[in-house]
Amino acid sequence: MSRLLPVLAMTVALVLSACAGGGTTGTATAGPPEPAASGPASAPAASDGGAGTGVCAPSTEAGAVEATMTGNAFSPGTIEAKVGDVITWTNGDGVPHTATYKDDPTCTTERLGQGDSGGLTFSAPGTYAFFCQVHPDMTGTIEVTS
Ligand SMILES: [Cu+2]
Repeated sequence: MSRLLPVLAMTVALVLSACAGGGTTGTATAGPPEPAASGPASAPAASDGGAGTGVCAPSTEAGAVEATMTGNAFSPGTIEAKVGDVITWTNGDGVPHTATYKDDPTCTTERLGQGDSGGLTFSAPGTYAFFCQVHPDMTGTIEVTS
């Protein structure tokens, strides 16, 4: 019987060391790196108080207000929004459309194909007429309040 004792002792020692070793391999995991916060796009300076230019900016951000272009018409034809809201139109037609600010046609969505979306945002309260550059009699109004 005495011949078994050294074997038993060795076995116990091996098991103990294996356990101890296993306990030290874990590493603390840090949280995922936070993406750098990107500031909002710089808003155009609200300008000279009335000319109608400078208050409108195109935007591709997800819209706070959603509208459509369907059957060669804007829907709704009169849109209510708040200052700074992005109004996003989605074209449901097979022909291209734009939403373009009447008093400053440089402020416009892209020419939107079917299923595409584009938006405008206004930095001052007011009533703004808009139209489609492809179909100039396709018109609508945006009522922006503060
Ligand atoms: Cu159109």
